[in-house]
Amino acid sequence: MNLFVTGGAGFIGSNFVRYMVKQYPNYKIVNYDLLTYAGNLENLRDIENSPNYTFVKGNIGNQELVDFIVKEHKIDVIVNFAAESHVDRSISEPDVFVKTNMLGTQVLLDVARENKITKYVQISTDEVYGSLGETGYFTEETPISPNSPYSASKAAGDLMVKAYHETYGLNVNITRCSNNYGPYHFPEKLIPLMVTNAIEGKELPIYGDGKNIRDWLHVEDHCSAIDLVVHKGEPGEVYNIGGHNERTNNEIVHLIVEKLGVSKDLIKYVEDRLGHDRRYAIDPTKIMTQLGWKPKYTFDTGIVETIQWYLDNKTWWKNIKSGDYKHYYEEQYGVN
Ligand code: NAD
Ligand code: TDX
Repeated sequence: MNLFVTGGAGFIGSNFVRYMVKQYPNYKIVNYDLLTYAGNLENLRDIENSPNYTFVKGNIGNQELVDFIVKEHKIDVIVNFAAESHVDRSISEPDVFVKTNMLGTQVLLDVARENKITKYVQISTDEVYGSLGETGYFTEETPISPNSPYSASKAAGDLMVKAYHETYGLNVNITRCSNNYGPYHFPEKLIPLMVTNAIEGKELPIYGDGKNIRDWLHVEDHCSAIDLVVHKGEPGEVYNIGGHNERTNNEIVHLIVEKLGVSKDLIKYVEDRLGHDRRYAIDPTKIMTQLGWKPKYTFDTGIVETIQWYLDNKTWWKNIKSGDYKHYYEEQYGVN
């Protein structure tokens, strides 16, 4: 199989590229990524010389280049991770989210259609379903009801994927996963931000009352689920992915404080995120029963390993925090 992975230099994409390069030595894996602030080839240093791996720098919105690469490498399957992924950035700068997450998806779909790609997999998110009350779960039948510019742009991409299936008969799947955590997670997101700030003795900013709930899944379990969808997903189907690990943000931050043995006084309650979704929780019954997926990690083991990874890989995140990201961080929270 010749696989075109877009956004493979980001957090989940790089974990997926590594997983596939190791799992399928006979496949050809082409990683196509624009290397925005979130894309980092350091994430793939250990596998960059593998014979079954190639990197190409490019924008998913560049139809000519995408088409050229897809033809050159005789691509069979496209897996699209490329996206603007941070909700806070989508609130201050929505336009690039529409360009990449919606229009970029449409460009990939067009190239897939014109080149008679055998399968197109869209990596989406549980956030397209909106926010839950205190009970209940998102199933694949839950209506799409996004609340942030980020989730609206992801939902728009998903609807375009569905349209290309219905209209042109393109073989597609959409996966909707809950919040991921694990190695190479960019330190603007809750868990890596709190872990790295705690290690550095910096403030730990919790939005609002900290009682918002997210459903956490280790990134490797997300990768194994996508592997199953690539190989066994039924045409046109949506698969929700999650491991029933609901935690409030307060619980997450207190756990990190406790595991790292730092002072609780670092915790600071700050202004809430605009339109902050209260609760996400995934019902993963479909992928578990129909494709036989099972997560390997419990949250308790996964989070301890992940904290250790950040302790062992300080150079990786310190390089990021000292660059462009630092300016964004200073604008968000003031200098500290
Ligand atoms: P990320 O921000 O870490 O990585 C995104 C990658 O896409 C980066 O390497 C970036 O350079 C690349 N990219 C951005 N714009 C591009 C463009 N125009 N052309 C080519 N490449 C471009 O994001 P992530 O957390 O790894 O998320 C990957 C995907 O998974 C996204 O589609 C996101 O919506 C989805 N998702 C993320 C989570 C999560 O918890 N992080 C959960 C569910 C779904
Ligand atoms: O400093 C912070 N303080 C805080 O309280 C940050 C960065 C976040 N939070 C809260 C907001 C959320 O309730 O923590 C929760 C998690 O926030 P993020 O890490 O920004 O993730 P979230 O908004 O839930 O979105 C993530 O999961 C779904 C990814 O970024 C998306 O790409 C994915 O689709």
